[in-house]
Amino acid sequence: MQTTLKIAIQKSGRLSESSLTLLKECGIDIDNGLNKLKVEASNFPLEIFFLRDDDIPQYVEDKVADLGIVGENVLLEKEKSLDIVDRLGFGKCRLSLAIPKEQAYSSLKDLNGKRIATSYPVLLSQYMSAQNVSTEIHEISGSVEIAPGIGLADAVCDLVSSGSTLFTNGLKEVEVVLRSEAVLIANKTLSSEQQELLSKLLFRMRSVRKAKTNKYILLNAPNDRLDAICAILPGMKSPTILPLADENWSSVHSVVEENKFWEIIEKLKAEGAQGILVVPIEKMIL
Ligand code: PRT
Ligand code: ZN
Repeated sequence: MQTTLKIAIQKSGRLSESSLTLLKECGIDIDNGLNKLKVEASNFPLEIFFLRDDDIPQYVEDKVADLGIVGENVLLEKEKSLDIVDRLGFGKCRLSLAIPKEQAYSSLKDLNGKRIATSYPVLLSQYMSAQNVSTEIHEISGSVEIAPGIGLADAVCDLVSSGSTLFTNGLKEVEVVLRSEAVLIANKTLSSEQQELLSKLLFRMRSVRKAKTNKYILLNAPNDRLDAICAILPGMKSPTILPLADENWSSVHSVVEENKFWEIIEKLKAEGAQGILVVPIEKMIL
């Protein structure tokens, strides 16, 4: 029988689209008809299960699925013994403590004896005990941000990304309990054939991600500035240099990381580079 991997991803929510896009960008052909519980990829031995995010760690622990994509916040809250095989760079958020904005705050000790509403009782109580602060934790499953307004709690511990939900509910963020992003998790007992498939999948995922954080850059350089310009450009090995019709000039091609991008462009211009073109990379094979 052919070895397959089963991966659980969120059916509908903040991680669904990015999870599915990631698999598709890895060249995995998925026909995700609406309301399907599971689909098989046609060109890779992978079955995809669409589930609620909270259920994914349990399903992966029980080996109903071999792999899963969930927020690290969910994984840690569920306290399952699973491997994080990769951090995926999307679904970024923080689990934070927030209090009514008119209240003064100097340190976590201010929350001693207070009632805190959260959907993350495990993470919150671990954080509070590590800091030696004792609070009354009220577990609620949704709309945590309204708890102080209706008198249910003095503070909340909830996920934040832009901060606008806290702001519109008259709350201010005072401590970050956890920084989270989507992670690829795996059952600890994959067979060696499954491990091999996982390595192939991981290789593709990393190539896709690397491509997103890098740009291909082409520019024209006066030959007498080539050394200085090449020193600015790291490239995957070293820059490619091609002669131009004008014998005093060359064309230089390289790859630069997005987060260093503007800084590098400024230096290149200062060294006399011209006609700078920047092109997105579809896949980057390392
Ligand atoms: O139905 P299912 O159970 O599968 O989904 P869900 O409703 O439990 O989860 P969902 O889709 O809301 O979130 C899935 C995962 O996305 C979370 O576990 C996090 O890992 C990640 N994520 C990233 C977020 C946010 N950002 C986020 N901002 N999850 C929730 N929020 C909520 C937050 O709870 C609050 O209500 O968005 C609001 C705050 O957003 P800002 O932008 O106003 O700060
Ligand atoms: Zn959920």
